Amino acid sequence: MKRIPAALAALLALSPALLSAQEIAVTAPFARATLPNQPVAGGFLTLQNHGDAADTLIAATSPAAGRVEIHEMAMEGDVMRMRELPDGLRIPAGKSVVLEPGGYHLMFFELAAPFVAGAEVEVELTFAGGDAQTIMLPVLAPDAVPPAAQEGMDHGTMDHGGMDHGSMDHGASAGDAGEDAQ
Ligand SMILES: [Cu+2]
Repeated sequence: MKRIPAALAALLALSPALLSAQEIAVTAPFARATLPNQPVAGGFLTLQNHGDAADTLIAATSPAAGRVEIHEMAMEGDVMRMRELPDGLRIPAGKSVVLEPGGYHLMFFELAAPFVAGAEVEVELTFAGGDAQTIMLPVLAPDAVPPAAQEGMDHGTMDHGGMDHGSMDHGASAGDAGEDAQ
């Protein structure tokens, strides 16, 4: 058989080495397409730690953005805000950590170009344990949710609709949110 495309053949050849070297598995990666004039974008994925020790996602970089930060959503008073995790995102041994809309996420700043549905965004993840992985995030719709969420996994009373990056002003914030501009 000579029909295996070169790229696939290369991937197959690499896979055993990658699997043995990396204890953090990345699944379900995606990014959300940006809306017009949206200066930032969100990236999401699941990190599974198959190792015997905790590891920490400490950095992310991408050729598609000048800067990538690791963020979480958190309540400040009664306002949902996002903030950078200064020490990275810890993944306990044997556990999974989900980055998803309304929770942990990768935040892309200084976009080289808008994120367009159907495209892919390359991201390199660096872990405290020394792992580095380059992954591709397929760009989905601006309101895309992870596959698990589509299947009805509910986060109880959390209102995902209100926490979109699209509707959330990253820089300016709660201060003027209380005043009705109309
Ligand atoms: Cu963010």
